Amino acid sequence: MKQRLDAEKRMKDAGRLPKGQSLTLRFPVLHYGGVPAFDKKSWRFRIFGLVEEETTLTWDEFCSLPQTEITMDIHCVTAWSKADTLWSGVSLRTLISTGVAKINKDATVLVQHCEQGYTTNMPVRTAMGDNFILATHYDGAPLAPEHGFPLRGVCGAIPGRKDLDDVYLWKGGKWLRGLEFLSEDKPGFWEKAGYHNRGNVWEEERFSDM
Ligand SMILES: Nc1nc2c(c(=O)[nH]1)N[C@H]1C(S)=C(S)[C@@H](COP(=O)(O)O)O[C@H]1N2
Ligand SMILES: [Mo]
Repeated sequence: MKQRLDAEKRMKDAGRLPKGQSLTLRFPVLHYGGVPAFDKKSWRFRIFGLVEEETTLTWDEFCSLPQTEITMDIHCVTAWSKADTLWSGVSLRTLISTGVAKINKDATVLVQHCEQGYTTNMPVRTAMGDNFILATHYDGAPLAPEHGFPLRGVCGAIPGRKDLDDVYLWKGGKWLRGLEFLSEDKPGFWEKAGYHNRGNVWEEERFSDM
């Protein structure tokens, strides 16, 4: 308890704890529905929408892409935050620079498509930041099933990087199966259920006004 409070105070003093959040030393699990199974043989990752060419990757193809590692603070809209979480996987920037995703100039919106129909939207600009990753690993080990194995989006805050868009963790889709690029916005699962469309953690954009 004391350890948590001390760590929370350090985060607050460092300006790393957004308003209304408290620090957890655990790793809560939060999602709607069940934990889907992974079948390596039939698993496909689809990149579609406003792209020059639709792409479908197998699990092995996805794993052969250049890897990126990031450490960031993650913030859930239900008010827990977790500091210094380490993720590795593939960045959207890598998907684009390697030519795996050839997105059209007018693609401004990214929609993550997950198992069981979960979706979430964000600006392509936000997803191109260093604080967004398609993660296969957490803390050096493959994701746990309940945290999104084998692949999930993760969005967080990198201390000191005020140039990035920091959004709540619901905008990282667990059990990710595809990326759709659009020129018009398309609110996802929680966004349609009343969560804020943008979800900036520093502006405390938790719920929409509707
Ligand atoms: N597929 C899917 N992804 C999801 C969700 C969900 O319901 N389904 N919930 C989101 C929410 S609200 C949060 S806070 C994070 C939680 O991630 P965690 O369970 O790894 O902590 O997953 C996000 N991704
Ligand atoms: Mo959340």
